[in-house]
Amino acid sequence: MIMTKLLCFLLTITLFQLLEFAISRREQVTTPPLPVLPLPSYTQLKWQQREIIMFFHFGVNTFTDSEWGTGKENPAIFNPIGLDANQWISAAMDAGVSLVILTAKHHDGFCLWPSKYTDHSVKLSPWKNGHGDVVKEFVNAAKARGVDAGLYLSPWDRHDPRYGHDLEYNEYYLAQMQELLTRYGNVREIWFDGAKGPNAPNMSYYFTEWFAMVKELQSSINIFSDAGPDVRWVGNENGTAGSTCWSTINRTSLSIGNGSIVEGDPKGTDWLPAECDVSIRPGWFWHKSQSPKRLSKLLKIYYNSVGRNCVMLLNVPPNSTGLISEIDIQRLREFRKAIDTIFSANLADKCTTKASSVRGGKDGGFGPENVLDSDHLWTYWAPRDNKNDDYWIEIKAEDQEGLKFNVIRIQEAIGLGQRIKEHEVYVDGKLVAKGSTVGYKKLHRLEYGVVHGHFVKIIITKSRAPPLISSIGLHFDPYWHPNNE
Ligand code: FUL
Repeated sequence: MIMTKLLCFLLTITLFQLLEFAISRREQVTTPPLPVLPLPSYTQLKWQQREIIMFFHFGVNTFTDSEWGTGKENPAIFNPIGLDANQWISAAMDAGVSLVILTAKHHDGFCLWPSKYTDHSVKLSPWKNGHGDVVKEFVNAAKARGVDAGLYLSPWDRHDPRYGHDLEYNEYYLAQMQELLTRYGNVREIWFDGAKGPNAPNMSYYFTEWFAMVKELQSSINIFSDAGPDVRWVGNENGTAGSTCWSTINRTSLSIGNGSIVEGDPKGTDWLPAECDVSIRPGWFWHKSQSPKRLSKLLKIYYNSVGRNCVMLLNVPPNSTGLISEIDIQRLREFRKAIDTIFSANLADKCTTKASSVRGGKDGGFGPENVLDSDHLWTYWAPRDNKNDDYWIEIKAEDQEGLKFNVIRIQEAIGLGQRIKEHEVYVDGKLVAKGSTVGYKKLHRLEYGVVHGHFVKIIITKSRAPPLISSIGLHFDPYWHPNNE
């Protein structure tokens, strides 16, 4: 009996010890590093990963060959007899786009949906005998193909007599916003354009009320304006970000209608990434006399927007028939094909990696090999936490032939904050590129063309905290000829 009790006692002790051992083993698993604030919200992260989104400028201007309508247009001119929103969405999908934004109302005040607060809309047009709703056709077509929809509602309204009277106009504007955000299902981005003509009546927009209502009515929406709160304007309309581009900034330093701080601010306390809007044609609206930009120009815009930590918002205007012109569709296909050709293969894929240090050591889960997997956000190389360390990561070709490339792609694990301030890239010891911020994606299209080598070393010379790199790519861009650009 005593023996059995003793045995039981020993067994219990051993079990406890085993448990303790297991727990202590578990505790040794290396944890991810602390984030560096500010961080993106869930919807901002999703937005960033879209990379290219599409704008459709469509309205009375499409029929009057103008860019800014006067507000005095007769709704009778709006008659897009062949309108097919499915064709617009197919064009967007050809370009690999997952979010499309329509100008529900531009500065002329003409509404593409039958708003109950004005007659200046599709209601008084001959299109579908006044029973049409472009917004509805647009969101339904998008939804049917799994593409997300966004809406542009111009604050500046040249038609409505309430414009210039603060209370009346803000109420009118909010009423229209409520229609748009309650009638048409999920809306993923709303665009508040800061533009306003020099002779427009003076008035205050009640942004605080607008933004609060948007967030009340839509849970997964990003609000764009010159000053955010979710997405900020890059400061120009040619699709080009500055070579330094922080997603961090102080919102209080920005105001709507007064331009934008192009570079962002590494000390900023708000996450407010920049969107680069640009049109495929010279104008935002369709004009018979205009044609789309060349492929090389579109690629340059891609490198200068997506490749500089921004999202590219590409406008493709439907024509007066209500369709995207065939020539634009062709260009969009070429554009997508070029991006896929350049980026679908990573020449670094079969290389080995080495880094200055690794958080948690070799088996900690934060090794440099993470930069070559298919996750570009949540698996990453993390160096150990030591402020005095140098930070570098090296990619080595294992075969004799080495590597030939003309584009270097670097991505930060922005889910834990944007960190890198300055970096340099060496190939076999020779400096081939250097830059400042990286963020979600940095693309270096090499100034002197193709380089050939066995070792590619990226040195992070300045950062807000230990850098976390989620992906590195070495690519060959056959469209890039630096001498005859
Ligand atoms: C500008 C507007 O004035 C243009 O017409 C266009 O809508 C562009 C996207 O924003 O500020």
